[in-house]
Amino acid sequence: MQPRSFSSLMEAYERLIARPNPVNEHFYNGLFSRYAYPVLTREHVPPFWMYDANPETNPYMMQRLGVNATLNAGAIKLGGKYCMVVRVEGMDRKSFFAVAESDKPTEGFRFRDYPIVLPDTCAEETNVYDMRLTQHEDGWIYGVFCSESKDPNNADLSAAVAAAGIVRTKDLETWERLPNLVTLRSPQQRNVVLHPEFVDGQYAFYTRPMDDFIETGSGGGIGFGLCKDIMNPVIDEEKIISARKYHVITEAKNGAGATPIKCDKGWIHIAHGVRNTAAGLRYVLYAFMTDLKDPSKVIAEPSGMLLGPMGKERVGDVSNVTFCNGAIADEGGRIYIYYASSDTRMHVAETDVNRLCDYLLNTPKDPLRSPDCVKQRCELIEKNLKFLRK
Ligand code: M1P
Repeated sequence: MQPRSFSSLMEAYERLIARPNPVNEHFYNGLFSRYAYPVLTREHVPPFWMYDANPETNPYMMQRLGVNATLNAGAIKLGGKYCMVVRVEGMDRKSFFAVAESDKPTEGFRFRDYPIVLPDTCAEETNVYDMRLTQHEDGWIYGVFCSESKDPNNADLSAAVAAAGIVRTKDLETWERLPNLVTLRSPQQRNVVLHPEFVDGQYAFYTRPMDDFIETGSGGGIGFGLCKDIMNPVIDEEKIISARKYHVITEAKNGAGATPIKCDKGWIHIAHGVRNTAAGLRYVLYAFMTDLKDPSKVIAEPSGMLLGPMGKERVGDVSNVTFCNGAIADEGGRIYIYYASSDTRMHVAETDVNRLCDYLLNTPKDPLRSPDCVKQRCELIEKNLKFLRK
């Protein structure tokens, strides 16, 4: 194998970033558009993050610090740019965060020169991932992420503890670390999201109570809790607002995803639901709406999934997974849902607030049993046939 020059690697990287990303015309559901290519893959990582560029010290021009995946990104529009705080996973399995930004919402994402260097305040923390970004009405941009440590009370080498880490920034460049969230009634937390507004004068969090690192156990679904002081973040009571149920897409577990989007009809939530199959866990996105004044009160809960892995999205490091922890509500009501497929790369789906509200408010609820599902479908068919034969 002929060693490539570093400049040829840079040229290939620049070509990839400049590649246009057209809408995938083969896909249609009336609700959102998919795009032809992922918006971020490990090939979008700058070569100078991975190679030693000096041929004298790297005669084979090989990667010294490779990157395995770019996934589960929080998203925000800041200073006119579409920004993702991406989970970048090295070949060593450790994840870290990095900002990738573009002038356009669906293509052209480029990583800043350096990844985010978070204050290292938590000695036992081994891994960090899946940051949700919240532009809070208190003036800060908060990042809430999973802070993972080895379980000190369990000899099993894979036993871990998940907690919600909190950082804040004004520019995605300089970050202040706050204490981890404490939930008095739940031993572990993942998929925690900060609500953008105060509720009853307090910070409001969507939580995901868990008994264990993988299994949620008695954790009944997506929770909601209030905390008085963000500098000493403690939640006493968590109320379950989106419950797991038998034989629905959230049967095994679920979790809050993108920071809720406010519209005149309510708060739009994009979350993930997990069920078990013979091929392992299957993760899909779903949506629900909560009350504008009381964001813990669900007012619309359409049946089934919003978006699931399709085509090449179905295969990756952890196959059969779609996962969203960031969406951007843009001018003109446009909404960009950034989602990862199979824990490997990032995609975008585009919709708008009117379509999403129509979906949320006019899609029937899950009737929970096949006979009722077929009844629901027959009603639609009957209505259509009458309409079409008129
Ligand atoms: O591998 C799929 C996802 O698994 C976890 O999500 P959850 O806590 O809901 O099971 C997370 O580790 C997430 O990063 C990952 O994408």
